[in-house]
Amino acid sequence: MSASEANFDGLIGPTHNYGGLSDGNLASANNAGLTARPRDAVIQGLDKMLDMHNAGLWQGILPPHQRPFLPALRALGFSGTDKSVYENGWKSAPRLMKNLMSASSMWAANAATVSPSPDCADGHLHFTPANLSTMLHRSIEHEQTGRALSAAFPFAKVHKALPAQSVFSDEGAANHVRLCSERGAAGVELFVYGRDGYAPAKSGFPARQTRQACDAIIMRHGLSPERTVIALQSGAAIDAGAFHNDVVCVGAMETLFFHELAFEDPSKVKAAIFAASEGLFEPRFVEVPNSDVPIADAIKAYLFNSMLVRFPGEDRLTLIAPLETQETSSTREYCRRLTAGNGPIGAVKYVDVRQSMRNGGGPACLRLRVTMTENEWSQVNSSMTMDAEKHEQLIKWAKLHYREELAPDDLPDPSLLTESFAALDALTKILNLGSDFYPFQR
Ligand code: SUG
Repeated sequence: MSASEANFDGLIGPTHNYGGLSDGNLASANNAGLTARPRDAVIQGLDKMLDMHNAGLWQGILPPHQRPFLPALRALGFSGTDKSVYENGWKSAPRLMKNLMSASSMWAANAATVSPSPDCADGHLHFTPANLSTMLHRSIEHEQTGRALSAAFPFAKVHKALPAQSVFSDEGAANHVRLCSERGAAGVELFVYGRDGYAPAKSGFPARQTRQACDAIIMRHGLSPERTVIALQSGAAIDAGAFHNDVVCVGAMETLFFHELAFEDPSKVKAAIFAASEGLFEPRFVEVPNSDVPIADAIKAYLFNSMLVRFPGEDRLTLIAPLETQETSSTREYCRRLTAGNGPIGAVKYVDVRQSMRNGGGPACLRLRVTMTENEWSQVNSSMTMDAEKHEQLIKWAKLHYREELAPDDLPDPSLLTESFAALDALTKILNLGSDFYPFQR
């Protein structure tokens, strides 16, 4: 059956700021306290979505989450009006408040793990929203994510997140790659984990995905074990700042593009992919040596956190990379050679997502890939898809509601709460999400 891949991007929310919240994410740590530009950020994201739509790809939009997330404060004992809960939160628990302000749902690659219908035993499209339990500010996302996915994909099976417990730490599609020859046919799903959930914690940066989370998702999505590969991320990559595997690896169609140090045992991973794809397709590996692109450069420039897409009518793939990849000499030179050859990746296009990049989110972090048949795509909530008209409408909405600048000292201002909720309320109308989509509306 004819099928394509849609990109659903996380719309960047009005409280976008640099909170320094993610241990192990070097950009988040190094840019903590900078003044953010929420309006520029959301426009950068919207422009990327429109570019992909204009290039002929299916493009959707996932709404930002409610921030500040007052339900968490109320659950912890704060009470009173929204304004007093907010003000008291900042007075007595400023660190917690920073976590409840983050616009981190923009990084939709972490929203869920997605298995398209040809891979699943019951023939349905499956989503498992990620519990994101390693980071406090992200652990509050999964419920609203499930609601957004159910609104966008009413025909799909949207599971609950895995138990929010260290053994089942799950970061969604950031640690998952699907390879295939044709999108509508069965593919091979690669799951990458950083630690055994039962093993004692190691020193160094946290490994955010466990083996147990991968096993559970494979089982609940009804994936065939013969067509599934589970690989261990390398500790060296995590400690160099690859907090998610998609910082050092991306794949599309038959091609896996990855850094030499991405996996603990790359030969084993390649052999397992060969075995799993037998009879379906011949995998193609583009492995980037550390001598060409040192791991530190790969992480700084986010070469692998690019979208690897096949534009309609083209045989070869295009890498949609951040401007930072062009500005770093080793990655720029690597891309030049890559596209001059006759391998599977034929072009590189650079996009400006700098506001997100400063928090460690490149072009690939901002999107969730959902492979669908034409029939499934026709059932997607059309208010949540992108076209020129929707882009214009959302740019106007952003210009009306978003601040140009947001510094750390601006966060406790209660008018930010009012502005943010007004923006989200207006958005529910544009995306046709109903008047009870956000907790503050209920
Ligand atoms: O989870 N940054 C995100 C970046 C997520 C990138 N996603 C993928 N690689 N798929 C994270 O670390 C920083 C927020 C702050 O510090 O304000 C943050 O959450």
